[in-house]
Amino acid sequence: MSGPVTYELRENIGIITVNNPPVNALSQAVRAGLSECLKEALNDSSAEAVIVTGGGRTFMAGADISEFGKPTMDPDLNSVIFEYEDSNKPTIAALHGTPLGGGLEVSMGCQYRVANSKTLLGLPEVKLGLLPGAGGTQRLPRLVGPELALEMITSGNPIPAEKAMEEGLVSEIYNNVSHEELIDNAIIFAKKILTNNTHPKSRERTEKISNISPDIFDNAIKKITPRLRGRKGPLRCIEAVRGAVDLNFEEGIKNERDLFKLCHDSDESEALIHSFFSERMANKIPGMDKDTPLRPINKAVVIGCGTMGGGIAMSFVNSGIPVSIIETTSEFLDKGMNIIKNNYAATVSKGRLSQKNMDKRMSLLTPTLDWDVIKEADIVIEAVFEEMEIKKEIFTKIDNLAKEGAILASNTSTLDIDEIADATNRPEEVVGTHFFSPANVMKLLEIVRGSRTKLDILATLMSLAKKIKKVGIIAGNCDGFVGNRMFHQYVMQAHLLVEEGATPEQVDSVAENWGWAMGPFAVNDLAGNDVGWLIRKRHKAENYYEGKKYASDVADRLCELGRFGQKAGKGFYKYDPKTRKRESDPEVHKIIEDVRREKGVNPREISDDEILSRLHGALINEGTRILEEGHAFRASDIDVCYVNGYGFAAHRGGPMWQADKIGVNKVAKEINNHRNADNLSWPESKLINQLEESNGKLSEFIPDTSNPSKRS
Ligand code: 3H9
Repeated sequence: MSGPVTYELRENIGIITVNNPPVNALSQAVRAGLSECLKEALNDSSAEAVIVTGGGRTFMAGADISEFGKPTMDPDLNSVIFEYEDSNKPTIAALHGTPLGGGLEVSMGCQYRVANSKTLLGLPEVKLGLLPGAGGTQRLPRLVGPELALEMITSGNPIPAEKAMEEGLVSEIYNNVSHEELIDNAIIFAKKILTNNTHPKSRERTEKISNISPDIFDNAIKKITPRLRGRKGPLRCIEAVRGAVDLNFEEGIKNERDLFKLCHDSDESEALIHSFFSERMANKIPGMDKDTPLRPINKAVVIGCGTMGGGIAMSFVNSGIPVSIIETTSEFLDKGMNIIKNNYAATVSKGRLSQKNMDKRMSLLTPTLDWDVIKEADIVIEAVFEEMEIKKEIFTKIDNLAKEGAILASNTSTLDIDEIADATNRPEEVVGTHFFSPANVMKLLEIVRGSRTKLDILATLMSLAKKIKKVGIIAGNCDGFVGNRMFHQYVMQAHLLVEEGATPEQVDSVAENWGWAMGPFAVNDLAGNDVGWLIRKRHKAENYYEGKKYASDVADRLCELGRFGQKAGKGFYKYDPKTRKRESDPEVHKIIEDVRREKGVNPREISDDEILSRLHGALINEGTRILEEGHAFRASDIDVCYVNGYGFAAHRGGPMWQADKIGVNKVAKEINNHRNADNLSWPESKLINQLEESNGKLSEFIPDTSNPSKRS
């Protein structure tokens, strides 16, 4: 038959293959094809057993996420799975790649599972604000026991094939075989099990769900609660798995269905699905042909072995890319390499990395004083002080050494990429790679596009970001790029709110209760208040604040007292030296009162709603200015930036998503009201006013990025 699922007979075994690239998602056509092909196999008198497999890179990686939120189309996945489970010829799932979500659920409906040893098996629905809705919460506990099922379903993280075999989820694994060999082995397996008297249906298994202590569910809730930040999905996952133990299968499935519907209809799931597609959309570079070849990145050079350089180098070697690190003196090199070594050793001692892997990673790092290593590099990343003159000097030197086609990148967090590029004879090969500290941990990578940077470099770096386990976005070459430019406005509002009458505690708890990982003052204390202080002192000397709002008097006072934040044990809060827990500090409140008095501010009570409106309004206002200037390709890239780099709750989608959700009209009105009250701290966004008039959405706005303006 034609369509995405095909049937063939091999050695008296029916083989059903799904071909729905790229990941064999279970679209309506696939579900229908699975059902049709099973009928064909059952009607084929020569077929003694049925193998179901995925063509291409993976077994089915789940339901087709793009169908969520649309009217459901028959057949539904549950009924297809029952057909496989109730088949009177044995059904065997031959797994490779990533059998995830609905894909793993199909395989658990089969009576047996065999797998390539490299397979990763999981139920990641929780990451989309969902729970496994095609029997996964009922069959997985029956196959592996409720404890592991809870762990897999609430974390969404997959397990490797070897573990799956130990736990009874798969019967056989084949060492790193080709797909052809996987099917050959599955056929041998099928012939073997044909002699069995009965074939186990997952739903009839009870041995692993009997005599289960209810404590495991209470413990799972306890473990997950501190990480929820207002999410409901993970708790519903636990409730569904509890049903596998407390209810019979039919009731458990009904319970799962009801809970799935609650999840499916939630804002949480809508926002997380937005985040999933936004991260993938961020890879698409407007104006670039998708077949344009990417540049190979097999060797990297990092210049500078300080905190940033070391962290960047670690990110590369963690993904198997060898790195040479250049420093000016052997003392600096030794110091930097020791920090890296200690960092890895700490991970080994916590059991999160094997000594063998640590040794492998260290062996990929080459510390050197010799700049000639640049000649071999596919990418050179400069990570030295934020000093334009030093950077320019370094880029001229790199330009003289680097081979043709090498990418010349700067890790600047503030400086003008175009000016740095001017120091070379190949400005079109120069780009910013703004890693966040600590670079080996933080997920976000802002790829900063200079006015001449070639598009294939941007695409290569987006692909590299994925390889080194970062989430990349392309940002324009404006002051603060995307993330910090918006954050500056957000923090300014936080500080103004405190001057006007709020406390840091109130602002932080409002933000955190809403879902931020940390409130703005807690973030300031974590990052170090001295960082901003130094910049402000420089700005003051340059008369930067003339005609602008100055919101940092309290922060300045704190810094004058050495209250640099967590590292000093005190900042906007004081910190318990052992637990590092923050506590209110009357000294800070006194400083706030002094500043208010000196500035003639009569403090007023500030509502939580006003706090949220101003914090988020500041982000949205600046985000729309970035879009209208063409410094981001699309609103969703800004969301990706905020969710992955700034602790914006993923289940809230991102600031631009929130603006569309609340309604741009409403947000624009609030912003205009704030501007009327204080026009100095609310720069004008033409775009938001246009969208207010046209009743438009930020997600539908296509910025003009064809000709990126020079720095603005
Ligand atoms: C579920 O199963 C619910 C059931 O329990 C119950 C139902 C009743 N659907 O990530 P990549 C696209 S919920 C549609 O770059 P990789 C993706 O958008 C589902 N599209 O590849 C991208 O498109 P484009 C549970 C999907 O190799 C392209 O495929 N399953 C889906 O780095 C390549 O994606 C999951 O949550 C999908 N399910 O990683 C698994 N998956 O090229 C979600 C991918 O246009 N998927 N696409 O940008 C993943 O985790 C990764 O995609 C995977 C491959 C690991 C599979």
